[in-house]
Amino acid sequence: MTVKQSPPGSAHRLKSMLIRLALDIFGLLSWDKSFRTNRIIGSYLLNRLGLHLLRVLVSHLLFATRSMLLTLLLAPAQRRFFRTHGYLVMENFLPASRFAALTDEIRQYRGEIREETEGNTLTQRVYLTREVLAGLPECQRFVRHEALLKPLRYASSKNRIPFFYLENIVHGGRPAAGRDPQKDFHTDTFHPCVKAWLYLEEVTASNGPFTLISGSHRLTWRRLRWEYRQSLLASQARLNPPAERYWDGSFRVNEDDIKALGYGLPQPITVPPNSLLIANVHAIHRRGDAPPGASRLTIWMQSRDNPFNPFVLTVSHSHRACVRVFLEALYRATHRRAGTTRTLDDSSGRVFAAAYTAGRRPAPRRSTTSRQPLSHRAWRTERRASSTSE
Ligand SMILES: O=C(O)CCC(=O)C(=O)O
Ligand SMILES: [Fe+2]
Repeated sequence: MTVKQSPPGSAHRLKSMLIRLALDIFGLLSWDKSFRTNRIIGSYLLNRLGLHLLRVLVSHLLFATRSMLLTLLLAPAQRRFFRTHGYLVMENFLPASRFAALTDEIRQYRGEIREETEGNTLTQRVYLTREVLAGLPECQRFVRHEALLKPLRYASSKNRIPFFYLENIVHGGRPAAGRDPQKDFHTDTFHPCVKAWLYLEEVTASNGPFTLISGSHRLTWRRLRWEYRQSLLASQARLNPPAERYWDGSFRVNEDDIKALGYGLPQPITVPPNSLLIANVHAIHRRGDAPPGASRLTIWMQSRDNPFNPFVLTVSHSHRACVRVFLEALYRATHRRAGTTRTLDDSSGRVFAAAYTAGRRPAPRRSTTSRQPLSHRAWRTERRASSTSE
């Protein structure tokens, strides 16, 4: 009889330590921001020596350099506004007839919608994959619209195409849950990066406008000192994580911080329908408050790349396709299927929320490593305190 030998304990440990170290180094040189999972990023000693600050400074420097190379993509006045304030609004973004057709198409969309809850907010999303776009000609035109892609390329400092989603935010869509952590002032990550929204309906003080502190994306001496202090707090918190989420790389900012940093008043960005908002989410921002049931329907775009990659050029199409496949799988795994025949408009947003709160009990939370076929999955993802997302 042969006895299967397991690898000697120390060799096995060494191997996993080396793999972990390689992953941590890769994370360090990329967009990883987790003080919790990455032991280099989260090292108190290294942060005391200025590791986080160095990452902040180098990523900002590279961002500024890449942006300079893409200067011609945006008109000078808009460029100056974006650089000064950290956001840009373009009202009447699409010709009226195209906007009407796009909105109609989206309101009539029937297909898979994924849901995610953050505190008591319900987010419904449809990732615009090539398959989904095949049935949505107006959305297809939109994602190829040069007047959209040029400013986004400039703002993200990368010649790349963002990821597009239909997004419906339903405030108070989950009444029993706690506060939505997106409603606390925060910075998404340590480096400049871009999110954008085409608002399909009016945004007023009553449906939770995106709220940003103008100019807070820029590095000042006070901001650098604050980043340094936050990095020390975050690396200390590794061993004893607080219950809230943002300590883990998306730093929270309280009112005292805002005053001490010398910033002005936060600005809710209220806009008419058909407005495009492009925001640098390194700036301090939050989702505005709104009464339960209020909702906001948008096309949401996100462009994020390795902040330490100095090149503005995109990688190959096949690489981009791989990233898309990966993100699509991640999106499917982390958003609950809300049903396949719903519509995404304002009132159906409330219907979803009502269906949820009326006791359609979600299946127990599942691990994303489950082998069950996707089509059988229907579960809710509640972001956990330890989540590293913003
Ligand atoms: O929904 C919003 O207005 C902003 C949420 C947020 O903080 C983000 O997307 O980074
Ligand atoms: Fe954010």
